[in-house]
This record gives sequence, structure tokens and C-alpha cells, in this order.
Amino acid sequence: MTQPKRSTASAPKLSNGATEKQKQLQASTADAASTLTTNQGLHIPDNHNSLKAGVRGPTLMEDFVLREKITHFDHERIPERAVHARGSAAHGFFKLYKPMTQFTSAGFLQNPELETPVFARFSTVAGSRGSADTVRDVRGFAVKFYTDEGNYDLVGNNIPVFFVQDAIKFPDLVHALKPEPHNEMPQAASAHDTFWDFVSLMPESTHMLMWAMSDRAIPRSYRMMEGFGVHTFRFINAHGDAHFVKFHWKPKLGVHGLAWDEAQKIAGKDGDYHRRDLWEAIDKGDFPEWELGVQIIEEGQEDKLGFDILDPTKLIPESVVPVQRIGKMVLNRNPDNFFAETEQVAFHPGHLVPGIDFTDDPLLQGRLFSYTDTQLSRLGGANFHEIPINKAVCPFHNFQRDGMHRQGISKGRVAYEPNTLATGAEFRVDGGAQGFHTHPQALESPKIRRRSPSFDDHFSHATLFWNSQSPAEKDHIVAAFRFELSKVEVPDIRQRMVDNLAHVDAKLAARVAAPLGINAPDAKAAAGRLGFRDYRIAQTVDEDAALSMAGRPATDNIRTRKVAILVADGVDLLSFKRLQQELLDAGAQCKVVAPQLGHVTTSSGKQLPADHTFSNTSSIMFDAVVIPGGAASAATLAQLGDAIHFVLEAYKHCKTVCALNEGAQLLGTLGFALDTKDGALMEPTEGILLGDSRKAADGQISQALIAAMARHRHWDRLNVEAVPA
Ligand code: HDE
Repeated sequence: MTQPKRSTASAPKLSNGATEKQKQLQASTADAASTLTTNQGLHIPDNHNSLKAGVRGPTLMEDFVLREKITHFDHERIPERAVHARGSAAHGFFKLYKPMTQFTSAGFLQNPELETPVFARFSTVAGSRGSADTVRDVRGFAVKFYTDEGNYDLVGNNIPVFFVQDAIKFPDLVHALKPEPHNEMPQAASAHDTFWDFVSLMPESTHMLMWAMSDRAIPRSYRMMEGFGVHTFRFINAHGDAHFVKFHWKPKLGVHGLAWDEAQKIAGKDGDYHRRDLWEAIDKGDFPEWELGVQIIEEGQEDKLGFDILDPTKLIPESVVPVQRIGKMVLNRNPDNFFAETEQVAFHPGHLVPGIDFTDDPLLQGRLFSYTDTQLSRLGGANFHEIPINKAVCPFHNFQRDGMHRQGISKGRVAYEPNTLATGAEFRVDGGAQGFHTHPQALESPKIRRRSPSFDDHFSHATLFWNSQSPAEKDHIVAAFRFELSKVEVPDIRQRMVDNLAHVDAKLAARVAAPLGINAPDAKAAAGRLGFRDYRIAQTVDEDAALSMAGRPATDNIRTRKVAILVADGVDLLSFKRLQQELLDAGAQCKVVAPQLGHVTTSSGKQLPADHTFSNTSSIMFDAVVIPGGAASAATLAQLGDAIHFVLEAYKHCKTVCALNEGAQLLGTLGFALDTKDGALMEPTEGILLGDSRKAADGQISQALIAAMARHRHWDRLNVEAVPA
């Protein structure tokens, strides 16, 4: 018997683009047919009536057609993922920018010509499968690369650190986070006693809490969030030289968040918000892209970082070790079937290829056991690798046999190794040079159930994160802590948490504590508790711009951004025609919102089709608002509570609002009015643009509008709290 042929790292086989996986999947896909059969292929002439003893009589046990159909239905559900149950996924490809041969022998990281098929799944962590997308939570960011050397899974999150340092605490963390066991509440939310009870007793979670309370935990879109491998991994090159590596995904559309009030409202109005956003973008051909980044650290140099790189509650600041962008991932195809692909895909950090290896991070080590184990109950047995979405595109062969739902038909009498009976020659796999080799890291330590003292600093990186935030981001973090802790019923838990925060930053702790009906934060009280560690690392930097979403360069485009155009009968179409065209040219989507569906009649008697009504949508579904002129339209809108609410809410959520001519009337409640005397373009406060038709015609307004929208939100906007919405 010969081993299946496969490419070597030095000469990777071109995989014919992402279509290789697609071709494989096509063998399992089926189009709708015009006949009905049973699962055995028997033609069914009547799918409306069961077999009965007389037309009004009882149903007969004999009705195998009915029984087959109902039985299948009874077993349609599988256990949802214990965590990350709610998710969405898409197909695409990964393409390298430059060979990474110096660092790794991984075949898919050698050849910039190669397109490796990928399947990426994004998820929330806490909620059930049917929970809302925009809850405050970490997002999963899992990518399966179907490489020529086997499947490689990068199973990461959108936050670069984790709550706990050792896998043995993961079940406790998840039990504390999930709905409380006695009453199964609250769904998909960390704002409850058990979560804060646990994390306040586990100061190692403080750094991750800072991220979870930031706008990272309420992303505007899956397409606008970063991804992180979290743990330190190893790259191994063809000579066996190892480097430590941290993985990053950098979204081409920038990193953007929602406003918390907005996120909560969206959860009610469109629980599928992120799922829909991803699906629609791909459907329209706006394929989301991320660049794969790596931070590479020479083995032996890691001590210079000042902390233990095996500790998953720490990160390597990008200002200390820059992220090299080595390739890009493009998602360009929606799944054909949610269950078959998105639900059945099985990720595992232990799905590795030669050239990539683990480190001894104790969180990662525990994950290596968990992911296969969970698929056994979730996907019903040991053969989940044969499910089409999980199947490698390269040949795979071994002597594992049988089990539930076995698909492959292995020929011959030999199911063991070594053997001579398969091909008549001796087949033995024992110490070969090709394939995956574990990095021969030396180990000479006693067995011990203890935490390394180098993991003992629980606060320095939380402080680094806090120091790196803009003033508005700090406000959002304080507000999020206040919100979450205000939902905690036991005052001692609230107190314990702010006492911990006093070790991150005294001002932060005091601000969080102020409205919570508890005592001022007491750092000494925290320091006196079990689980508290006094150790402080020597920070190499006090701030890092990459940790702030605001600190990044604004994306210079508004591709796929959604603009609401508020109109009523009598709208002046001319005043915003050019504006609308320029928005569309810049890649934005414009939707007309009117008092009713059908058409509105413009001031020149034309018919303008409406996409939405004020009652079936609201400002939270849009990134920006435009209110064209037209005296009659403006007068109608100014009388309409929903229209007034629309702009108040957009203002409160710090969105760009642009009004032309009489359209400015709708901003009257906010105290803005257009002074048309000199025809100037006014920006009375950040991202509020008022102009007349002349400015619209000469393109000044569209330029200003596009620039304002490209900044995503105007988080420094004044008096937002005073606005009722
Ligand atoms: Fe997971 N995690 N995890 N996790 N995880 C699962 O596997 C687990 C952790 C992550 O879209 C489960 O197939 C343990 C860190 C993602 O299908 C389960 C520990 C990170 C997904 C599991 C962790 C992740 C999962 C549930 C602590 C970021 C969704 C269903 C030791 C680096 C993948 C499943 C998808 C899913 C276990 C911690 C990311 C139970 C024991 C840290 C993105 O096996």
C-alpha cells in the first residue's frame, strides 16, 4: 500500500483557487427537484394525506411514508454548540503576499500564487442559537483553511486576550456567563450576578473585561472587526527553527462599533443584524476582506517583552512588535445550506499543518482536548470529518474504521499498520521525515498542579488598554461597567468589582462606582482577597495606539454604508440628486424612507419609490441620514413623531446627518437651523451638515458628507445625553 501523494512544503501544489473546495462540495449539493420521493427513492404521489382506514378513519400504522417523514422531522435538531452557538459563516479564499519560508514550512504560506479555500465562521459566545446578534459579547472568528497538506483551523476571537489563564477554569467561566441555571435568564448577556460574582473573584479576567466593556464587544459588523489567534503559537521552518507567532486579522473596512443603546435596540428590531449584514454584503458582491497579520518573536527573545507569552491574558503591543501583514482573506460566497455548512462545521485548534505548532499556553492545551470531544456529542459520532464542509481537499487515509454515520467505503482486508497484506509489500509508518513533526521542545519538569508565578500580574495590561483609549472610548467603557454592574443585585459583588478596578486605574474605578450605590473603590480591600496577586511586570510601553479603535486611521471609504433618505410628498428631488449619485458612486447604499410604501410625489410631479416606512425601519438600521429639501415634504416630516425620533436617535448615536434646504426643519428639535443667506455649508456640530441646493449642486456637500461618514461615528459629539431618543 502506498501513502496518498501530497505536495511538500517546498513545492506546494497550486490548488486551482477556492473552487477546489467548491467542486468537492458540489458533489454533495442538490437542487430543488420536481418530484417527491421517500429517502429510499420511492416516488410519492400524495404528500397531503396520510393513509387512513376510510377517509374519516384512524391513521394506519402501515403508513411508512408518514412515519419516515415524521421520524426524520423528530430528529432534525442537533445539540447547539456549548459556546459560540449563534454564528454565521461564508466561503472564500486566502492569498499570501510574500513567501514565509524563512519562518514556516506551511505549504499555504509559501507561494503567493496559491489561493487556499477557506470557510470562516463568526459567532457570539454566550447566547443560544436563536439569540440576537448585537448583544455585548466576545465574537468568535474561526477560519478553516483547506490546504494541500490538510485542514488548518485558526480558531480565534475578536479580542486578543482571554478571561482565564488555565483551561480548567473554562467550564466555571461559561457556567457563570450563561443564563443562570435556576431560571435560564438572562439570555446572551453578561449583565447578571453570576458572571460578575465569578469574574470579580478572578482578577486574571480584568484585562479581558476591559475589552468586553469596550465597543469591541458591540461591533458594527462582522466585516468591521479584527480577529486574533489569542495564544502564542509556533512557526517552524524547513530546518526545524522555531519562532513564536501571534496571529491577527485586520479588516479592510476598519474596526467599528455600535452605540450601546443602538445595539440593544437592534437586538429587538433585527436579531439577525450581523448575519444579514454579512449575507447581503456577499450577495451584492461587496466581498469582505481581512489581512492576515503576524507578530513574530525569536525564541529566546520573549523575555524582553516583560511578561510570559504563554499567559493568554496578555498581549504583545503592536508598537513593540509590529504586525506584518502577510496575506489576505476574501469571503466571496454564501453557504448553500445553513445547517449543512455553518452548523456542521467543526473547528479545532488542533487541526494543524506542518510548519505551525503549539506552545504550552495552558488555555490552549485544554482546548486541544475539548474541540474534538464536543463534536462527538454535537455531530453524533467520530466521523464528523467526513461531513462535506469538514472534509479535507487533500487525500486522507488511515486505518480508523467504522462508527456512526461512516460515509467512506474502505476497501480490502487491512485495517492496521504495519502490514504486508494490503499491496504485498511491507507498509510501515515509523519515523518518516515527511509530514507533521511536533517541535522537539525540551521538557524536564516535575508534574505539578500549580500556576506559574509569571502569570501573576493581573492588572498591568488592563491599565495599558485603559491608557490607550480615547476620551470617548473611556466614557463608553465606564458606561458599560456601570450598566452591567447596575444589573447585579448583590451589592457586595458590585463593590468587589470596583475594588478590583482600583488596581487598573483609580479614576476609572471611581467613575464606575459613582452611580452604583456602593462605597468608594478600595484598592486595599481587593489586595486582601484570595486570588489577588501583587506582582507587576515591567511594562515596555504605557500606551499602544493599536488598542484603540479611535486611534486607527479612519477608513477613507464608505463602501456598503447605509444611508436613510427621509422624504414625504413634495420632496425636492433636484436638491439631492447629485448627492445621492455621489453616495452611490462611493459604494454606499441609499434607501428612501417615507410615511408609506409605494411612491411619494416629488415637487416636480415625479414618482419616487419608497423602500421603507417610518414604522418598519428606524435610524438604528442606518449609518447616516439625509433629509432633502422641499417645503411640503419638510412640513409633513416635521409633524411626524417617527421622523423626528429618527433624527434625534441618529444624533444620539453620533451618526452623520445631512439636511438640505427646508429639510433642516427636521433638526429644529435639536436646535439647528440653516442660515441660507450666504449659501454656506454649515457644520454646527461634528457630523451635522446643513446646506442649500447650490452647495449640493457644486459637490461640496457630498464631499463633506462622504468624509463625515468615513469617520463612522462622531463619538465626541456634544450634549448627546440631553437628547431624548
Ligand atoms: Fe473555544 N470552544 N474554548 N475558545 N471557541 C468552542 O467548540 C473551549 C477559547 C472559539 O465557529 C467549542 O465546536 C475551551 C478561546 C471559537 O464553530 C468548545 C476553552 C478562544 C469557537 C470550546 C476555549 C476560543 C469556539 C464549542 C478554554 C479564542 C466557535 C463548540 C480552554 C482563541 C467555533 C465547538 C465555531 C468553540 C472549548 C477558549 C474560540 C466547547 C475548553 C481562548 C471561535 O469545544
